[in-house]
Order: sequence, then C-alpha cells, then structure tokens
Amino acid sequence: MADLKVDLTAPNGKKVTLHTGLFINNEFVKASGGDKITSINPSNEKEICSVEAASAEDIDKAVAAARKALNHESWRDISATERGQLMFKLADLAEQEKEILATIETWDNGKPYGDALGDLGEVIDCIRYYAGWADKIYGQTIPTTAQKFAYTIKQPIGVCGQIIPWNYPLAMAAWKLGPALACGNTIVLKPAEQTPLSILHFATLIAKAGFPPGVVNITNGYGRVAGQALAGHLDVDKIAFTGSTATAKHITKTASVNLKNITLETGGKSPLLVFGDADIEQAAKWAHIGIMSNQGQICTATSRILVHESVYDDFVSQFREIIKTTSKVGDPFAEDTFQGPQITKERYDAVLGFVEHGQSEGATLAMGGKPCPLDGKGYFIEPTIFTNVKDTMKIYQEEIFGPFVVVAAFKTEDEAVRMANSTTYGLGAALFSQNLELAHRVAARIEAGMVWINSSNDSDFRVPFGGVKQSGIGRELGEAGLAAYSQTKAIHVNMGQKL
Ligand code: TXE
Repeated sequence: MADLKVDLTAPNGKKVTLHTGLFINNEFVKASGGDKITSINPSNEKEICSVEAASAEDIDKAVAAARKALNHESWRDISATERGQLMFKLADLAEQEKEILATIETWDNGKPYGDALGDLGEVIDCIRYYAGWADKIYGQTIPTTAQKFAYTIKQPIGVCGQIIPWNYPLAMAAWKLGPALACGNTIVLKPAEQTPLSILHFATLIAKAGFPPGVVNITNGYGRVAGQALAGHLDVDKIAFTGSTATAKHITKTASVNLKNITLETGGKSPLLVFGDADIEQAAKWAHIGIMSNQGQICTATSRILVHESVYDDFVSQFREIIKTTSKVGDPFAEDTFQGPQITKERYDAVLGFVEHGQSEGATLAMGGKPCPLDGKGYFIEPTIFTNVKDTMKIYQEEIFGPFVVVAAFKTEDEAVRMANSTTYGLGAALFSQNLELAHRVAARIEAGMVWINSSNDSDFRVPFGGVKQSGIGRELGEAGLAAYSQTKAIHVNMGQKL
C-alpha cells in the first residue's frame, strides 16, 4: 500500500492492480488526514482492500485543480470537437476494460456480474452519446430591433461537484461525467463510501484518454466529511447529487452558501398500475424486473403495485410464480444468479426491519421476508411480497430499497391515480393496459418524472430522467441533461444606436 496500489484477485479469478489514492491532477495521491475506507464484499462480509479517504483539505486541493484546469488553455481553448474526441477515446478504453470494471463492480457492490456488464454497456453508451453532443451545443440569434443584434452562447457552469451513490457506481458516474464534460466543465467527483473501487480503475482511463490534468478529479471519501466539504465549497459552482432525499435536503442547505446551481436525483416509491384489461403475464414479468432487479436497489424501482380488483388474484399468483422460477438469489458471480446481496449490513437490517413493520401493520407477508445467507454469510434477503397493503401503511409510503414490494387493490381509474400519487415521491411510474386512451390519460395524471407504458424501468440514455415532488430537481440524460451543465449568456450588440 505504500505506493498506493494493491494487487487483487477477484472471486472470478480476474487480476487487477488497483490504485487506491485520490485521483487529483491525473495522479493518485495520498489523503492528507490519514483516513481510509475499507471496502467489504457484501457476499461474504470479507474485506477487499482499503483506499484513501479525502479530508476537507483534500477537497480543497481537488477543487483548486479543477479550477486551474477550467481556465487552462489545454481545456478552455480546445475545440468542442476535440472535447468530444477525448470522450470517445474514454468510452473506447472503458469498452476494452469492461470485463475488469464489471468484475470490480460485482465484487464491491454485490450485483450479478451480467448486470454489472449491462451497467458498463450503459457507461459506454452514455459517454459516447454525450461525446456526440459536445460540438452541437450552441445558442440562438434573437430578432429584436434594427439597432440591436442579440445572441446567446452556451458556456460551462464551471467547477462541478458530483456526489455519486452506491447502487450503480460507474453508471451514475457516467450519467454525470458525460454531460458535464460535453459542456466543457471541470469536475470533482465523490463516489459513495460503500463502493469506492471500480471508479479508481476508471480513473486510470481518464488519464490514458488524454484529458488534461485537473479536468476530472475523483475523491473517494465519507459523505459527512468529503461530501459535505464539496457541497459547501465556495469555489464549486454546481453540485449534482444522486442519493437519499434526506441527504439531498442537507446538501441543498449546505450548497446555498454560494448559491450553487443544483441538480438532485433522490428517492422514490414508484407505482406500477395494472388495469383490468392488461396482459397479466406481461405485467407480472415487468413487475418482477421493475422491483427485483439490482436487489431492489433502484431509485425508480416499481415498489408499489396497484392492481385492479378484477385481476388482483390472477396477477399475484403469476407474479409469485415468476419470482419463484426466475429470481434466484445467490453468488453474484454465478451465471444463474438473478439477485445478489444487499449492499451493506446497515441496509440489510433496514430492509428486514420493514418486514417486521409490514407484519405489525397488518399486511400479509405473501412471500419471502427472511435472510438467506450463503454458508452463513452475506447480506442476502429473499424476494419479499406483501399483499393486502393499505396506502396509509409505512411499507406503502417509505422507500425500502430492497427486494421488497407491496401490492394493493383499486376499483376505479380515479382511485388508482389517487393511490399512485399518494406519497411524497414522484420519480417513475409504470402502467399496464391495452386501452391506449386510458394509458395516455393516466400517464398524464400521474405525478412522476417518467412513466413507462406496458414496461417498467427500461430507461434509456437518450431520454430525460428525473423526478418531481421530493424525488428531485432537474433532469439527467438526453438533451435535457445538457441544461444541467451549461449556462446561457446573452450578448447584446449595439448596431449604431447613438444617445
Ligand atoms: O444515501 P446517501 P445512503 C436512498 C435509498 C437508501 C437510502 C440511504 O433509500 O436506502 O438512500 O442510502 C453522500 N454531504 N438512496 O445512506 O446518504 C454519500 O457519501 C454530502 C437512493 O447511502 O444519500 C454518497 O456519496 N454528501 C438512491 C451519497 O451522498 C453526502 C441511491 C449518497 O448517500 C452527505 C442511494 C453529506 N452530508 C441511496 N451524506 C437513488 N436515488 O438512486 C452522504 N453523502
């Protein structure tokens, strides 16, 4: 560890020499305070390795590096096309390294290896998509009067702090790096302390791709230390955050110290509505994907299923059957595993706590609800279904973030919409119906940033992603994602008017 590197062999036999320092100015450096983060394999509770954890002083250094890079000709003055080319190079390198990146992700996070490879596909697609945008971001000329020529230009916001969660460590980093780089910003990115590893390997690709020093800095660290320092930093112009609603509120206050531009993507309790005329088999299959993928640790997980009373029993029985036959819980490196462990002991305990709540509130535990460790170890939980759930119950209202779903019945379209909208969240929603008029009418009435008709959670990097109500502020992905990372400057030119 003296040279800030560690040789690792992953459970699937793949070997990697991982840098463990903070990535500042394209170099791996020691943290100033001596703090470390120890990464734990959630499948067997064993330590993988320890990495440097940034202090507030280290955040100062990373922000200074980003500020210098922002104003340095090697970044400020390169053409937008060249900026895009650097990003294409980064995506190519990520593609070459995708198996090792996915291996580290699975080891550190616990997600099935096939899913981690899927995440890498998204990382690569997202960076390429925004690389293509880099030289297509421009302003307008605005007709005014004969005496005036007015136009706008799009400029980077400046130094951007990006705070990343642990459920999709590399994909969430790519969602934020892609548009920020395309728009010409510089970045200090703080990964989640639960998953510090994959981004360290990704950092080597940033240097290899040829980004000038300081354009992207990656500072592993704890939320209350490094995250807090970044959110409150006077020389940071923007904070982009994905994580819990509680932390988002805290960050919003902290970031107000210099009125930072803010985008937030927070929690959810997304409904999935099954109307009486729906294709029940399809609804059950998508409902399974919508809640049980990624161990239920998805902000848009469709964790509340609302079913018309006429098809309730049929739906529940098909849904249970699909889970029984396809939701195999086990070693995330095994090919037939659908569900790995929860991310940490803390989250595992929290999910099991909700099982107790559900039972004490009088809902019916229809499936699962118990730990299922492998050889006595690991944060594995059986896929869990509660039926006969009322919309006043805690398990209906709160984000659980596990393989845990509640099912409730409705009688009318109005009641379905009321129940769908009856939480403080508004991230995603899914609905199943073969009636086009009903589907579009309900899609418009649901309070959510995204609605899937006859599917669930099939997000796309080309389509805006984000929430309403307490699920967030602003949009990521698609063209809308660029708005979060650029500002409009208006330029008024006097064409001869004399005073
Ligand atoms: O999130 P936090 P946690 C939800 C989900 C989950 C719950 C708790 O319900 O069970 O949040 O997870 C950084 N200043 N989601 O505790 O705290 C932290 O270091 C600045 C939904 O892990 O929000 C990490 O990098 N930063 C979600 C990031 O914030 C701070 C994904 C997220 O951590 C900070 C994850 C502070 N004071 C959890 N405190 C989604 N929307 O996908 C923490 N952080």
